[in-house]
Amino acid sequence: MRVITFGTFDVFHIGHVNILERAKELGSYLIVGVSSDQLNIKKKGRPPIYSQSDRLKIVESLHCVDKVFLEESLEKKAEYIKLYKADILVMGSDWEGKFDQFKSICDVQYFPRTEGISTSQIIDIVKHHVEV
Ligand code: C2G
Repeated sequence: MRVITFGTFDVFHIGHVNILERAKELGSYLIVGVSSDQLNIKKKGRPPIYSQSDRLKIVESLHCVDKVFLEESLEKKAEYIKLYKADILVMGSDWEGKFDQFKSICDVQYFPRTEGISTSQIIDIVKHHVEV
């Protein structure tokens, strides 16, 4: 089974590792779409802290990940699922229900998020707690 998932994976943390490891357990080949810097600027109004080339390299270095590619547009999910011949789409529960339209081309599963950690929380802590 081929599994696909998507994310920014900025300021890489344990929540990211957990979802990627769980996704891999569903199959034998894990494909990860890493959102581009441009897509993030569009989505969140700011560029990620880590560049897309660094984020691609970090995600690719994980032993549970078999293939990475750049996710250029949120509207291209069906295209990516077909291109990479994915059988299962995995996303975290913050996306619950948002990708149900792809159930006609693959299985769609949502996993609970790892509690107590997020990229924005880390950025916030660093911003407010670093003394210079
Ligand atoms: N995640 C998680 N637990 C956390 C934080 C994140 O399980 N504590 C999961 C998210 O639910 C997501 C994945 O890790 O499935 C990547 O999270 P983000 O980098 O925040 O990705 P996001 O910006 O939501 O981009 O096309 C979809 C987007 O590219 C997803």
